[in-house]
Amino acid sequence: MPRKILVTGGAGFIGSNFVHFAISNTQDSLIVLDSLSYSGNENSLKGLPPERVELVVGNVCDKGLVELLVEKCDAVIHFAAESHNDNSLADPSPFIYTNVLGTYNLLEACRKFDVRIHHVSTDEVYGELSLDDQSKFTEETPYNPSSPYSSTKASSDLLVKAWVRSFGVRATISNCSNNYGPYQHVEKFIPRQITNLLDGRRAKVYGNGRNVRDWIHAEDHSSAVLRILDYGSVGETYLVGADGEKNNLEVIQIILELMGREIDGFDFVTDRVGHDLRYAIDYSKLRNELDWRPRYVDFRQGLAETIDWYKDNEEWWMPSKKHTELFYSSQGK
Ligand code: NAD
Ligand code: TDX
Repeated sequence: MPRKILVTGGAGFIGSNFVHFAISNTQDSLIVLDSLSYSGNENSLKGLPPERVELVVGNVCDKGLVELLVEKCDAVIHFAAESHNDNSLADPSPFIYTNVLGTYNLLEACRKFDVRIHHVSTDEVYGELSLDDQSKFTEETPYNPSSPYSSTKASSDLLVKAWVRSFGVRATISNCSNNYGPYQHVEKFIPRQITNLLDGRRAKVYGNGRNVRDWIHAEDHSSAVLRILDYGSVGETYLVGADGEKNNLEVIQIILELMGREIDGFDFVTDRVGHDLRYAIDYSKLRNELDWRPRYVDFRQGLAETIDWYKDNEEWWMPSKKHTELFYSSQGK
């Protein structure tokens, strides 16, 4: 039976990738609730069938609107968030509102109308791993967030867990590693470097470039979220990753090479305060219990496709570029 699913933050990077994926791979209809903040873009939903995708411009902190939408849906997938660490260091307040209060609102509406919810979270809630061991995050790793961003995501996860236990809300959580792919805002590491090079600037690496991130394509994150919504056990958390560990210098070198630039076409810039050293995901629970596998196992190939997307979609990213770089240069980055 086709469902009606409320997708919060569906005009953002991962949310819009999810909407495209769900339209191609299910019969479901989607209501996207998105405030179209600086990181939301209506154009990311262009070309989708209007009879299956409705965009409602509104805020997850708006209790009345959230109740109205949740009541008419079979499930909620909650992507909406303030998502950028550097912004959270400059001004934490919107992170508290959207990430904590917004999640609370959705949980209360799901409790009131007994609607299933999947909460999309991040591996950053676990803090950092050291550079010189092989350990990875698992579902049992204690929470230890570092930044205002990750601490508000951790708070939202804890609300979800409490609403499951105290009120019987039918919720699952996923904590995913760093995503890349089309429709990602130019403030984030990979699109920033690609668009810097396309825009006549140099790539910019924080600190010494040794920090490690565990990369996954946004389409793989989407397939994992759908798998958890369909087959996950209520109350459970699933880690999502794709064995994509690379340090930032390695990623820059691949981008420079794929774009035909000199290997030294980047600058080291001021490091991020409290910069987490390493993230790495053990996704064996998702693999073994829900039989999920990533499709993008060749990072270089996924990156080449992503570079092509930014080359072909300058009108999508150019309007945000100047403002983003002004913010970074004001920070010495
Ligand atoms: P994004 O910033 O690209 O998108 C966020 C979307 O939420 C935007 O469309 C924005 O307009 C919308 N939004 C923000 N505040 C809102 C509000 N108050 N009401 C309604 N809509 C609002 O972020 P993203 O990278 O797509 O991240 C999506 C989710 O995935 C977040 O919950 C994030 O924590 C999580 N996540 C991201 C990554 C990553 O690598 N980007 C990794 C793991 C988890
Ligand atoms: O210009 C840059 N140069 C640079 O070296 C930028 C923007 C970042 N970096 C570094 C910082 C990190 O080590 O690259 C790495 C990735 O940075 P971001 O893209 O800002 O991602 P990160 O802080 O790791 O968080 C991301 O992954 C987890 C998402 O933004 C979060 O929403 C998600 O939860």
